[in-house]
Amino acid sequence: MPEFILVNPQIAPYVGHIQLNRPKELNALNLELMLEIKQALIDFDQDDNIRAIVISGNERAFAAGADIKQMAGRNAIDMLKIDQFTTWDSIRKTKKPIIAAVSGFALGGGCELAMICDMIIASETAQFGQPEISIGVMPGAGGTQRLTRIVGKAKAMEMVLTGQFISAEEAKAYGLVNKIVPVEFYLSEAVKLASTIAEKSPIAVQMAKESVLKAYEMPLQEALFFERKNFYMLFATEDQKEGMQAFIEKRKATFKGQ
Ligand code: DAK
Repeated sequence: MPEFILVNPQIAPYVGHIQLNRPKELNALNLELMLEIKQALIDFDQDDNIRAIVISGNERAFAAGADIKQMAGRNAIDMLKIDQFTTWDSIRKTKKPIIAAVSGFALGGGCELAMICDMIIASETAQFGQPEISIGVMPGAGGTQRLTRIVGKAKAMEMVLTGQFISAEEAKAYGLVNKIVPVEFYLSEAVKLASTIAEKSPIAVQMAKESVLKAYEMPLQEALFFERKNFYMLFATEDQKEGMQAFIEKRKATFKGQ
């Protein structure tokens, strides 16, 4: 049983939910919690009854960053040996789409975790930031890279070099957040979005997620080639036959993930 997260494999049909659960520490991401997220996502990826995933914290905090108290005494060799990147890389490689439901603080590693997710639903109270500079370090899990690709150099520099937080509204204006909702709806709205995705062909969804992510990782020509291969591959699925036949017969498609 995980200690620092709550796992619900069926918060809605075909939607799994992971809730960060260290409320007193504002969901600070200790190593154990990250390992639990990693394992839950591996389990969700292998579960045919899950087609989309929601990760949330609570109203006050999505996550206020890596656990500073756990990190404070470490030296460079400790950090190297602990090799948190294996855990973070595994989370990043989750095949199914992940929606971050963010309320309150999403700071440092918390902001980075939200950015690893595929979309972000934010409550009006959400605040995003990379405040590592204020504790003598810098972002270490993609904060200088993913944030810059999303919000652009000027805003990323401002956030990373000043450590100042931005509001949900500003995050939305910069394309970091998909939608802002009143605080009482941030989780339900994320589940709704996940449910909409969960109605589609899960294989097509996974191929599409993988292809969109390549836009960040590959030159355009190679990424277009990658997209094409995935596109062709979907014509090998029963879901493609079902989806197109359902359109022709003017009925709703039922996708089996085959
Ligand atoms: N770590 C540990 N404890 C934390 C914490 C954190 N990041 N954030 C908050 N807490 C704890 C506080 O210590 C306090 O505990 P007690 O004193 O009650 O025992 C409790 O949560 C409530 O916090 P506050 O009393 O401070 O609450 P306030 O409302 O006054 O302030 C705040 C909220 C979020 C503005 C403030 O707590 C704050 O500034 N927190 C730190 C934010 C921060 O600097 N975050 C970045 C951490 S560095 C990597 C992967 C990831 C990372 C690095 C490497 N690799 C893969 C290698 C990530 C690094 C980071 O995130």
